Amino acid sequence: MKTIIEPFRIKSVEPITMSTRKAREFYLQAAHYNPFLLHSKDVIIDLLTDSGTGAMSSEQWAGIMRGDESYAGSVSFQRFERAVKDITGFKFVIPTHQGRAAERILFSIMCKKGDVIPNNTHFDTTRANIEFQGAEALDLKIAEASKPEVYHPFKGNMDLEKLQQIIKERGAKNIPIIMLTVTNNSGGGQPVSMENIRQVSRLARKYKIPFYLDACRFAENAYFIKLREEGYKRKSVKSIVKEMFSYADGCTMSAKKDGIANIGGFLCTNDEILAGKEKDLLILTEGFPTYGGLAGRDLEAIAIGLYEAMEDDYLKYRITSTEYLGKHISEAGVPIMLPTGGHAIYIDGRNFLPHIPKDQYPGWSLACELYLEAGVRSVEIGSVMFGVYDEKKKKDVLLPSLDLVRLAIPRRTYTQSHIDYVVEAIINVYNHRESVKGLKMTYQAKYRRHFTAHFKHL
Ligand code: P70
Repeated sequence: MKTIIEPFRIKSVEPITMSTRKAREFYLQAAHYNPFLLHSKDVIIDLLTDSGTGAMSSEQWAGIMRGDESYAGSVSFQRFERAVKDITGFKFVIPTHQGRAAERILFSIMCKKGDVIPNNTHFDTTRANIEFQGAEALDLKIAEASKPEVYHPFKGNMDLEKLQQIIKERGAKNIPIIMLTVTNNSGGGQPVSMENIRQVSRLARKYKIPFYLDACRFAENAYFIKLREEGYKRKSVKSIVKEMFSYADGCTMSAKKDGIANIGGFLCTNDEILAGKEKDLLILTEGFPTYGGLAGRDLEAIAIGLYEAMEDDYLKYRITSTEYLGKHISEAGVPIMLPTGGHAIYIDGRNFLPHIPKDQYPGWSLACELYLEAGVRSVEIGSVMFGVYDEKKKKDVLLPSLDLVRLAIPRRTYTQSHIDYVVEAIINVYNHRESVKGLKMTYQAKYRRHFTAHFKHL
C-alpha cells in the first residue's frame, strides 16, 4: 500500500470551534495582532508549538492512573528512571519540570562568566540560561544551514573546523561543555548525522570537555539517520538512539517533545560528583530527586511516551506528514526551508511577502494573515523574536538574517485532512499575498518582547 495512514485510532476527541474570517478579525484585533495573545478556543488548527501539545496514548493514560504520588521513593520514579537509563545509557537521571529547568541546573553548576559554550544552534531558553550565568552561547552550524533553498541531508551538523578553531582560540579550560541540539530546532528542525555526533564527541574527548546532547527530538533525529545515513537502514531506531547517546557525557531533555507528555523533562550525566551537585540544586528549587517538580503520573506518562516516540510506524507517519505539508506548499511556489525538518515547516517570510520591508515585520504579518485566512496559528521566528531595539533611537537596530514562520506539528493530534486544510490555507494566502500589509509595533516589553508585543496594521 502506498497510502500512509495515522497508525492509531481515536478514542477521545476534543472539539474544534469553527469561526468566520470576520470573527477572527475581531479576535486578532483584540489580541493586538499578536497570535500569542489569542485564546486557544479561537484557533482552528494550532501549530504554535509541538511542545506539550501531543495526544497521549491509552497506555499513557493508563500510566496516569497508576501514578504513585509518594513524595520519596515513588514507584513511578523507578519506572521513569529505568526507561531513561535503558534508552540513553546514562548513569544518573534527574527529573525536572521541563527542559529549561534542566538547562538552568546544568549551566548554574557548569559555567561561569567568561566561558563559552558551542552548539550547532542554541535554542533560545538554552542561550538565555547560559547568558544568565555571564557565559557566551556560540552557534557553530554548517554554512548550508543558512541557505533555506539548499538541500543537505544533515543541515543540523556542527562545523567541525570552526569548533576546532574556537577550542584553540579560547582554550579548552574556558569551554565547560560542548552541545549538539538534535534535531536543530532553531536551525529548521534539521537533523545531525551520526558521523557529526561522533566527530564532535571525538574532539570534545581529545580536549577533555564534557559533551552534551540537547535531546528534545532525539527519536526524530534517529529516524532521519536511519533514512539518510549509510549503514543505518537496517538498524532499529532504539539502537540508533543508543549509539547517539553513547558518544555523549550527558543530556538535557524536554519530555514535552519526544517524550510525548504534556509536561516534564530530565537531566542526565555519567559523572557522580556532578549528579550530586545537581540533585542539591534540584531540591532547592524543583523538588525531591524522585519527582523533580513533576507529579508521579507525569513520570509514568514520560516513561511510556519515550518508547512510543521510537516506534517505526509512528515515526514514519510523523516525518511523512511533515514532509507532505512541505512538499505541497513548496510545489505551489511557497518558499520554505528545505529539506523539511522533523517537527515543523519553516516558511521564508521575506521571500513570501517581498513587498513588505523588513522593519514592517513580514514574518509576523504572514503569521497574522494565516490566522485571519483560516484560523491557523503559527509562530514568527525572526525580527520580532530576535530583533534588537534601541530605546534612544526608538527603533530596531539589529534584525536577524531570516524572517521565518514556523508551523510546528503537535504529535498524533491532527489528521491528514487537518494538514490538507493547512496546505489550502497557505496556498490561498500565497495567491493573494500582494494584499497582505505590514505591521507597526506599538508596545514592547523590555525582554522577550514577542510574547506580549502589540501591533497595528499599516
Ligand atoms: C518549541 C519549544 C523548547 C525547547 C527546544 C530545545 C531544542 C530546549 C527547549 C526548552 C518552545 C516554544 C517556542 C515557541 C512557542 C512555544 C514554545 N521548545 N531545547 O516550540 O524546553 O520548553 O520544555 O523548557 O525546542 O520549540 P521546555
